[in-house]
Amino acid sequence: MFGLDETTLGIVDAPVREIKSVLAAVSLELKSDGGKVELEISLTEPTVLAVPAVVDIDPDTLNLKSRGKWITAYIELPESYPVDEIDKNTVAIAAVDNGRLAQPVLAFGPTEVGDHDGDGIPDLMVKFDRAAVQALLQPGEVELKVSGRLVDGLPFEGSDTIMVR
Ligand SMILES: [Ca+2]
Ligand SMILES: [Ca+2]
Repeated sequence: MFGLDETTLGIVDAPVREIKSVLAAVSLELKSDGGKVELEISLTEPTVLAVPAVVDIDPDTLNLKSRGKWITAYIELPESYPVDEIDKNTVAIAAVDNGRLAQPVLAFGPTEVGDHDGDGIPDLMVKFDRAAVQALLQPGEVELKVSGRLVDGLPFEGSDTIMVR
């Protein structure tokens, strides 16, 4: 679902919005047992395809000893999904290094639509409680996944990697 190039995204984009398709996640496993090859196909729980977001978390380097109040995330969505349609009450840090958090850290505090990185694509600024995020982190490179929903219920998610010291 991630790492899609722009061509792929262009195909996925419009239909997803209209159909809000629920996709079945399929896993394929090729087994080889003494010359006999088996293909195992299993259906796992259906998952809704999330809109891929570009997430920039600030700061890029987080010092666990510093006592700032916030961690900030700037969220950009593909062109046909306006960031002001993000339901701000649903935005959360949902995973750390791909480990889903049992209790996601919900955004709170000020939000703002702007263009933080000046690339012409609007981004939504959200804040997270710094102490709550820091409690989840160990020193090193850490990938944080930010997820949420648009007001019509469609999920989005995206990740950024920061350095923790
Ligand atoms: Ca960043
Ligand atoms: Ca931008």
